[in-house]
Parts: sequence; C-alpha cells; structure tokens
Amino acid sequence: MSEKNTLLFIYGTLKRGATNHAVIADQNYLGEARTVPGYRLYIVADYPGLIKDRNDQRGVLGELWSVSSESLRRLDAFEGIPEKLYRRASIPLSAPHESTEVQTYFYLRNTRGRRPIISGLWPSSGQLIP
Ligand code: PCA
Repeated sequence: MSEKNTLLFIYGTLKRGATNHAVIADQNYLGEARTVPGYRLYIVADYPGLIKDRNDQRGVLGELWSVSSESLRRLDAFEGIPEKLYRRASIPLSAPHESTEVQTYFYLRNTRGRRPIISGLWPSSGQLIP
C-alpha cells in the first residue's frame, strides 16, 4: 500500500484519446513531455515502438504519467513485457524534466522494413484528441 509511484513516459496507444488509454486512465496525468534526441518511433503495427537511434535529432513526443505500482504491473502485462515485446527502462527527458527519473517501454523486436516516424509524434497526423 505504501509502495512508491513510478513516472512513466508514454508515446503510443496509452495516450489520451488513443485506443488503449483505458489501461492507464485511472492514473495521474502530469503533462506532455519529450525525450532527449537519440530515440525514434517506428510504426510496427497499429501501435508504435520506441528504440534508441543515434541519428535522431529531435526526440520522441509523448505524455508523462505517475502510476501506482499496482497499475504498473497491469501495464507491464498489457504491453507484453513477459513476451519480450517491450522492456521497461529509464529514458532521459528534455526540459523541464531533465533531472527526473522516468521510465518508458522500449520496443524489442526488429524494426527492419518498418516506417520510422520522423516527427517523433504518433500518430503521424497528430490527431488524437480533436
Ligand atoms: N503503448 C505504449 C508503448 C507503445 C504503445 O502503443 C505507450 O503508449 O507508450
């Protein structure tokens, strides 16, 4: 009950207005955020995957949430951590969150032949919440 909350950076279907938002909706939204440069999104299915990419110069855009340990366990199962679809690990964010310890879901499968999202924002149209 007294376990600590985790700060989670989300960039895909968990975001507000997106298909899987219900899985995180009861947690605490803190605001929009961006990673430091060096990370890129790929469209891997009807969801995106984030990977490290030294050629990226703008970072990935998403949302910062504070989630309970119970919610985090639910999210890990939902995102396929046991199946090694993603792994959850720390990621550095840009200002004003540069000294904040934040985690995100890194995509673990091959992105060869997948389309990168050069803008850093999924979906590419930017239209989630009208
Ligand atoms: N769900 C997680 C990872 C990718 C996805 O679609 C997220 O929204 O960050």
